[in-house]
Amino acid sequence: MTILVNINLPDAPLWTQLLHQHLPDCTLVSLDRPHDPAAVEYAVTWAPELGAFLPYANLRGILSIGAGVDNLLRDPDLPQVPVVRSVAPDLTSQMREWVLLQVLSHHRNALGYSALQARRDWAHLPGQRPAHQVRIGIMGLGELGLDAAHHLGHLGFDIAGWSRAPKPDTGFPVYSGSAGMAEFLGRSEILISLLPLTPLTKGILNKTLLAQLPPGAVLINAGRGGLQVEADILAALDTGQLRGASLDVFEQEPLPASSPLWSHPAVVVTPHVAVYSTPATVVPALVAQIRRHQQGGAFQNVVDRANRY
Ligand code: NDP
Ligand code: OXD
Repeated sequence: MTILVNINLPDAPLWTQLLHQHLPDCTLVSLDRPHDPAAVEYAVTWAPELGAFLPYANLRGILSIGAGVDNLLRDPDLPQVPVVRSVAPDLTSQMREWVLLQVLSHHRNALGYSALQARRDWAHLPGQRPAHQVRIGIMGLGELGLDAAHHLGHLGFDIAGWSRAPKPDTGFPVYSGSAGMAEFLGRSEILISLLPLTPLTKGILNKTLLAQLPPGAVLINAGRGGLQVEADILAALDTGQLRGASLDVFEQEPLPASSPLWSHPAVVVTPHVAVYSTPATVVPALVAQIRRHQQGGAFQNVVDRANRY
């Protein structure tokens, strides 16, 4: 079996090395070495060039090392074979940690107390409420959103969610589609976005949406930078419509040094590390997918090409 490794990341050699250890019976090929495209059955990839898979007529599956596949689906020449996204317990738990960290940090005013500490000021900031009085809205109730909802619920927060299709059995209110949006936003004092980037979600975190949140809300986005309009977020912070934001993803990555988000006192910036995908975390799941498919089983976590996630 021959597998193409096309990973546009500085640590690509580490991915190839670990894949090789797990799949010693397979031939791993890459774009920088001559190889026979007709022999390639699977591709393991991140952010490939447009048209990267055109030469591979016998591909049977394209496996993304990431959970988000917007960087793959932007390719109009992506072959009509299953596209598989990464889902792994360690990825989900990392996102859970990041989301909980940001929620608790805004809920307990960590930025405010850091500023006081810097001034050696022993003061109490007003407005601390118990978690059960704080209403959190989670946009995107997939692998990551549902897990975050579950754990925030355990901390006592008042949770609701928003997804494309209704979800009856979550144990908390779920709103769906554009019909449910206004009511969902109106109750979301802390809004968490764990949406994929698709034509329907591009730019969704904009001034129209932010204006529907309760005044003084908090925005937390770890979905994709393309979901957010950064100028609108900054404007909402200026007026107080937002009292804080935590952003892991940006319209342009790396976030340009000139962005006012870097130094905004109410904004937490992290450099797309909510989930820190490493070969050790992801490769075992990829290998299991390839082995299962080779033996006639179906891929899991196949992307719905029509809905684009
Ligand atoms: P899933 O595909 O499991 O879940 C996506 C969720 O978004 C689903 O609940 C889906 O609704 C909902 N959704 C999609 N489109 C719409 C829409 N138009 N309107 C309303 N809801 C919509 O994805 P994951 O939870 O695994 O991951 C989510 C995203 O997180 C990834 O696509 C990626 O961009 C991002 N990510 C970021 C990382 C980081 O380090 N910052 C790391 C990993 C992922 P429904 O349930 O009805 O289908
Ligand atoms: C992913 C990511 O999609 O790291 O997995 O953003």
